[in-house]
Amino acid sequence: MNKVSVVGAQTPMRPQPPRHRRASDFPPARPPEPLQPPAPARTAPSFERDVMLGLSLPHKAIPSTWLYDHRGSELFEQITQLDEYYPSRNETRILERCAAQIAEAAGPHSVVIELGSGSSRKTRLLLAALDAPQAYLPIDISEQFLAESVAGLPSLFAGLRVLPVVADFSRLDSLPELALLGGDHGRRVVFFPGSTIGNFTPDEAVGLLTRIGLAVGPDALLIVGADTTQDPAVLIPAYDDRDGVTAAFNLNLLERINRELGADFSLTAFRHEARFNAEQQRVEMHLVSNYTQRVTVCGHPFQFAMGESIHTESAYKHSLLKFQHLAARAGWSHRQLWMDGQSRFAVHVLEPSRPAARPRERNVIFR
Ligand code: AVJ
Repeated sequence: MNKVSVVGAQTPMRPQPPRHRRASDFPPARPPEPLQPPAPARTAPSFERDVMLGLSLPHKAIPSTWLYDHRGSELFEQITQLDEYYPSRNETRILERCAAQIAEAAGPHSVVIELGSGSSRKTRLLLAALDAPQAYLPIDISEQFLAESVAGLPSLFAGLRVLPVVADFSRLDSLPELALLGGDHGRRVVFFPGSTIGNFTPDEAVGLLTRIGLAVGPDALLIVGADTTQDPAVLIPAYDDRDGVTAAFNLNLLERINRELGADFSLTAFRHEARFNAEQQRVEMHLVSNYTQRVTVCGHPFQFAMGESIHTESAYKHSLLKFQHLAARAGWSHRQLWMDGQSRFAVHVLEPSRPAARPRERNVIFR
């Protein structure tokens, strides 16, 4: 019996302003701590290996993490501002309205760990609502973007320890940085917004959420923002906008391969395409070859037929029930569930599942 609250247009919403605190509530500001070097437990991701392997597949595909170099992260930021790209807007609306209740579930002195932190904009909503958060550990693959994004936080949240971690969180097995915090803190709150979970296949997502649970321990809270939309008329424009920002974001991958791996992709020889795969319930981004051609990467030739594509990203759209099932397989169950008024986006607030013999109290609210 979960607390299911739907934030609807019909629901009279009291806006939840961020809790403003006086400077005297906090110890003096401190600058973000230096970026943490990769820990030995992490396997080094290799762009070259992923590209060479991916272009050798019968259905060419490159893991979507490689879209997010500095330029890619900037372009994705622009995507989040587009009219057509509803997920960011709808999720922000949910967080604005529900942050206070989420903060209540988190309790005081929490440690916030964010996976794929990007610009950290939504995190500010959460941090502002939390009761004296102790530390913020943003994890992102783009070192420069991460450094830029956290630079302003200490002046906004005095007393908050900011520990940026440069890593591909999808390959992160443990969080040695947590040991740096010492023992005196509240709940660990893993913040995983932006529907990034949708980039993983359902099985991968179960693996990831399971590993998160092992890394953060039994008393954690996990906040996942996930797009639930199934309507292609809404989805396709969101991934193929009229200004061509998403196209530039996708094609930037070829530019990156040219620059970093010495390849000769022609950026006009490929076009961006967004497809809805209804059977898999996912949006796919492809780079489609405009004609038959040969491209050289790291000295190796790769042949493209006309219309053949490189699959560059999948965005799974989990219905509420599917997500609940997936989370359960990974050992998490709902504490709260929030949706926007258009029923397009969900914010799942999860806790580690415990044996049925020790049920916890939950509010059951259907609105
Ligand atoms: C950041 C991965 C969640 O899948 O919606 C947006 C990426 N790609 N437009 C998404 C993206 C094209 C985005 N995620």
